[in-house]
Amino acid sequence: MSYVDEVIERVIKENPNEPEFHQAVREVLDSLRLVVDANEEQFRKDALLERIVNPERQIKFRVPWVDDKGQVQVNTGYRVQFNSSIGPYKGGIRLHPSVNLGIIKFLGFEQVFKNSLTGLPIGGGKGGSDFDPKGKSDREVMAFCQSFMTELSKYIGADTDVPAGDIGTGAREIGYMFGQYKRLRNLYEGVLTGKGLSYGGSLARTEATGYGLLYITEEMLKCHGDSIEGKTVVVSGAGNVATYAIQKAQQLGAKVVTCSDSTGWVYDPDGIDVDALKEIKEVKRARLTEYKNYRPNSEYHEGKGVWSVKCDIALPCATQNELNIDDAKVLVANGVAVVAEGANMPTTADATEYLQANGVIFLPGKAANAGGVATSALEMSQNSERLSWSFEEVDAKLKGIMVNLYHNIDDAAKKYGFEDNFVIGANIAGFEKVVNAMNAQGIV
Ligand code: NDP
Ligand code: 2IT
Repeated sequence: MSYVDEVIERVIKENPNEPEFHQAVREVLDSLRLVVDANEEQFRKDALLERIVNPERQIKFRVPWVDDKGQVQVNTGYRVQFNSSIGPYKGGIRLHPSVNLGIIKFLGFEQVFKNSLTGLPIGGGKGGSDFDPKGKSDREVMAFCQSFMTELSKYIGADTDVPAGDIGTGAREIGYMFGQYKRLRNLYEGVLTGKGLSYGGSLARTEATGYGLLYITEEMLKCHGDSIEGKTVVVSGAGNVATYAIQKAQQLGAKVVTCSDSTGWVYDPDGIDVDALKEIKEVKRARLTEYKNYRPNSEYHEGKGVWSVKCDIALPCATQNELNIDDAKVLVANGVAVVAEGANMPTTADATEYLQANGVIFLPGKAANAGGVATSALEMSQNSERLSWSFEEVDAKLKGIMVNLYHNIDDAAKKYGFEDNFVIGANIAGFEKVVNAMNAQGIV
């Protein structure tokens, strides 16, 4: 059995009931076959792949907090510090009832290669809790965040591990967590990114993931003699990534006709109204059912459905495995040309294969959504030098990072004879830098 297959088998056996983690590991290791085969003896001797797939450290903790009725609630908190070979652990915190160790491990594993691709000195990690911020009062969210940080603060720091936002963790939650960290550690340091502008946050971090997604898509299209202008775009999600992906796509001249949340989706033939979306989701924290009040010409549908809308470009920006093989078949039948992942692993493995086999250009999340964490690293730089850069400066750096990232994954794909296969290109390019750094640092 090949070394790659042996390690995949071990991961499945040693990490039962973690299907998302298995999926992420399988995708990366499958892409690395050529690289691993060429170095099989040495890699095997060094147990290199076993070290890549095992987190350096994983922390699981109790998070007790008191709700508005005086009832004590108990959630579970996680932080998986996956790989620190190229910098301090870096990655978001997800607050969603579906969170478990396997989800955090898949996200942390992806983060290692994503962070490597940014070209910036950040290792990979991820954290979260099964706490659901939906329907909670601000005080309840604060109580949870303070309790969560009381434990997490023992393991993080500006030069150790720097968490940030993800699903369910936005500016409000980061603010409460930062306040508690400062109070406990008596340190005013850049221990979290995605902070508010008045206390160390970076301009353009809020927009960065969505904007970066469009910058890399635009560069890829440019290199294929095309552009975003005039394209019809379908987006899923209505959160941080989706909102700013829609905004940038519109600025680049596309028409974005959908968005969605966990209960339904909107079709707006005139193009999504980003101001309305922000008011519904960021200010009122309400459902997309409200969108019709702003745009009477739009349609609201319960359940899942954005992938049934005819488009040139599809941007999944909500959650993992939200675009499956049936969705991929409908997209292809409707003539989609590009699928670029704003979310982490939103496309199932068989759907990805089907899209690629049918000539659709596919940009995987670890490349396409790397603009968020890249700009987090820029926030860390600003915090270290105690300065803040202008929006234009950060945005220009973000664009440069995404353009470089595209060429890096394109070169890696071509070097190994897989032109336009950006899954393989991203996995190989991300892996090579991590392996170099790991080898240089000995067996640790
Ligand atoms: P938000 O919480 O801001 O938004 C998430 C959106 O997805 C919401 O509209 C939410 O619906 C919807 N959603 C969440 N879970 C589900 C589900 N199980 N089924 C259907 N819809 C769901 O998160 P972000 O925009 O920050 O994150 C979106 C994705 O992008 C995630 O995969 C995240 O890991 C990834 N990502 C985020 C980055 C960032 O900087 N924030 C960076 C890189 C990747 P509802 O409104 O009903 O809650
Ligand atoms: O998945 C991701 O890259 C993020 N949620 C952002 C992480 C970060 O540290 O900014």
